[in-house]
Amino acid sequence: MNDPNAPMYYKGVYHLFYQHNPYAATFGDTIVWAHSVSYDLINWIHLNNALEPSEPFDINSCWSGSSTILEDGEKPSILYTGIDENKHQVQNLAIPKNSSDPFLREWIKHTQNPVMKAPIGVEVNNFRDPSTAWLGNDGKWRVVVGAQNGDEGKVILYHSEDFVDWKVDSIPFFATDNTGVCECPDFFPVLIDGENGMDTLSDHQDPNFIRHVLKISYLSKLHDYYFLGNYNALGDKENFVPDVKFTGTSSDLRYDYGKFYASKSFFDNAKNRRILWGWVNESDSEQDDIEKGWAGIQSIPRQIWLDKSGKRLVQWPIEEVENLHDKHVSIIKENLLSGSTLQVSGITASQVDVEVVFEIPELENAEWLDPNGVDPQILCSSNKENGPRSGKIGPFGLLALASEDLREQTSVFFQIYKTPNRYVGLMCSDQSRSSLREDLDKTTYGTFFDIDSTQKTVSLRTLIDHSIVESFGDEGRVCITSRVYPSLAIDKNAHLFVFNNGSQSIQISKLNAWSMKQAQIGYEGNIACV
Ligand code: DQQ
Repeated sequence: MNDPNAPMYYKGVYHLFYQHNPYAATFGDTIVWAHSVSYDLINWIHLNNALEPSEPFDINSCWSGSSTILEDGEKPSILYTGIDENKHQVQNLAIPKNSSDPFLREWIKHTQNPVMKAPIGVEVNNFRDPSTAWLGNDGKWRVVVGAQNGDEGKVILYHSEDFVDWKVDSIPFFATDNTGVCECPDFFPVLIDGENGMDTLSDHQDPNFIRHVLKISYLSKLHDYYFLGNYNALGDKENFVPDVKFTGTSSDLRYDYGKFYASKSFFDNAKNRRILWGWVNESDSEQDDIEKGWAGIQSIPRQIWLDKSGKRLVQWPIEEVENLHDKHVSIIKENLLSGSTLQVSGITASQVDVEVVFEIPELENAEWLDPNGVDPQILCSSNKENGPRSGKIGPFGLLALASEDLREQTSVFFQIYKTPNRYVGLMCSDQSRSSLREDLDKTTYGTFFDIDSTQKTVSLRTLIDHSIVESFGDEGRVCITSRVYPSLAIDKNAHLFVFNNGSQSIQISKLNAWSMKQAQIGYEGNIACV
C-alpha cells in the first residue's frame, strides 16, 4: 500500500481507501483503490477494491484522490486521478451505487469523466490528487489539484456549480519555484483556539477564529510540508498566502520529520475533530518486500489542531488507540544520573505505547549552539561512530526495540541548547544502530523546536509496533516516524530503556507504558487477528 485516499466518516462508519498494487508488493502499472472500513479507526474490515482501472479515463491506474460529502452529509463522492489511455493524468468523479449502504461497497464512475484535464501551463503527466472540495459563499464548489510546470510546483484551483462541470482558475492557488510537482494537496481550516476540528465545508471567512492549512507532499523531497496562512476568497483573486515562504531548508514546517508521506486529513463529525493519516514506507529493500509479500503501512490516525502559539500544528494519536492498552507499568520521580540507562520492565517492548515526561534541569546550563545554518538531521547523526552522543542537557530519551546488550537500539531523544536569543530543543530519532543488518535505510531524523525559557519539562510519547516507531515530542508539536528491522530485538527479545547521556542529571517526572493488544484486521465475514 501507499497513499491513504478519501478518508471519511459516513453513517457511523469510518472509511479508508488506499493506493494498492493487487499484483505485487511493489509499486506497479496497475494501481487500484483498496477499501477498508472501521467503527473505531483501530480494528478494520477489508472490503473489495472500490475503484479499479476499467475505462479509457483510468485504464492505466486509479491514483490518489479525496472524498467530499455533498448534500448535507447524505451524498458521498470521490474525485480521483485516472491514468488514461494516453497515460495522461485526468480527474474523475465516482459516486456510490447505493448511498444507503454504510459500507459504500460499490462505486460508479460518472458518465462525464474525465471531469478535469490538464489545463494550459500544467504538464499532462503532472496533474493529480484532487483534494476534498469546499463550498464558497457564492454557492460554488472549489477543489485544488497538485501540478507542475517545469520546475514550478503548483496547486491549482477549480470551481463548479454542480460538481461535474469544473472550470480552472487562471491564477494558481499556490506555487513554489524549483520544487517540482506538488502531490496530494490538502487544504483545511483550523480553529485559532481549541482542539476541535472544523469541517472543510465550514464558513471560511472569519480570520478572528480560523486559520488555514495547506499541506503539500513534495515528491522531490518525499516529505509532507504544511503552511499556515490566509485564504483569500474575496475579490477576483482567490488564493492562499502562507505566513512564511517555502525555503527548501530544515526550517520549513513538516507534519513529521521521519517517514510520513502523501498524508490526508478529514473532519470526523462524530467526535468533532480533524484526523490525519500518512503513508509510512519501508526501510528494507524492494527484494525484502517481495519476500515479505507486503510493503507500506498507514500511520496510527492522529488528531490534529493548531498549537496555542499559532505557529505550529499539534498531532496526537487518536484516543481510540488506548483501547488496545493492556498491561500497564509506571515510573514516578526517578532520577536519571548522567550516563544512566534504566530498563522499563513488565511490558511487551515490541508492541508498546509509552509516554514519559522529563523534568529539565536549569536551562542556563544548556550547551551553546548557534542554530543558524545547522541542519538538525546532521546534528542528530553526529558522533555516531563513537557510540552514543553526549552533551549537557541531553541527549536523554528512549531506547526502543533494543536488544538486551544494546547492540541494537532505536534511540529517540532530546538535547536542549542555548542560542543567542532563546532556547531550542533538538528531537532526534537515530536508526543507525537499529539493526545488525546492513541492507537497510538507517537514516537518522531530527528537528529543532522552541523551548520556552520558563519550560520545566519536555514530553515524549512513542508508539512501538515491531518495525515502526512513531514518536510525538513536546506534547505532539514535533513528530518523527521511523521504520526499523532489528535482527536481535524481536518479539520477546525486544527491550525498552530510558537513558540520559547528558552531563546534567535528568528526572523522569512520570512514565507510563502499556503493552498493546493486537488490532482486529480481516476480511468481511472472516475477521482475524493479524
Ligand atoms: N502516489 C499516487 C499519486 C500521488 C503519489 C500514486 C504520492 O496519485 O501523487 O500511487 O505518493
